[in-house]
Amino acid sequence: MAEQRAINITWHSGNVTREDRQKLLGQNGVTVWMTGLSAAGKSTIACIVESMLIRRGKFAYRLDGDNVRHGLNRNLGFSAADRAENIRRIGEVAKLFTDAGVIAITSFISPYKKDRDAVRASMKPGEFIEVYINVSIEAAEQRDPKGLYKKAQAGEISNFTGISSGYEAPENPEVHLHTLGHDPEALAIMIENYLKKR
Ligand code: ADX
Repeated sequence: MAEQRAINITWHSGNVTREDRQKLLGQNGVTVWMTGLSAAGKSTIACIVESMLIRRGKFAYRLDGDNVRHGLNRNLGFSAADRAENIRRIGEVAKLFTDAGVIAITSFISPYKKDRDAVRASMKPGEFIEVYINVSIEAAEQRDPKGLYKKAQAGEISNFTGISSGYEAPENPEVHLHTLGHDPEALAIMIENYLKKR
């Protein structure tokens, strides 16, 4: 976790409150945090949830692992420390979106419980919705849409989640989805139903 480097800094509150923004948008900001192995379908499900919400007139915005690593987090790799920093930054970005009144949907492997829990702890109760996309390692290896599991097995990629790096499944996620026997559309509907209920 990066330490606070700057001293003599003071938080400056504005004149517009979060409630003002939420009233303007007609919705409450929230973070839908997906976690699961590579090839679980997180990005695909996130895209579907995002478009479902937009169709219903809800302002949603997707933050995707591979995409964010092209820009904001391009200087990070896949060591435990880099993944922690990846998740910390995304957590901060998701928190800003949530504060803006947006439904932020994140799709990162986020393999370590303590990194996910730190993001949860940084938000208000109920704002962080953890969605576990549960796929077996065998099914993920079988799907392998980017050929990465094959490369990891051949030793061409190091620290690969599920092969040479660990994944800590959430113990108490708000939503636990089993991918076996469900297509991404069905899983996206389950997430949307959870959001409708709350
Ligand atoms: S996280 O662990 O830090 O949360 P993140 O979700 O940002 O990972 O990025 C994961 C994506 O990067 C995977 O879907 C895959 O496409 C790619 N990737 C490349 N190298 C690795 C690796 N060593 N482990 C896991 N994913 C990798």
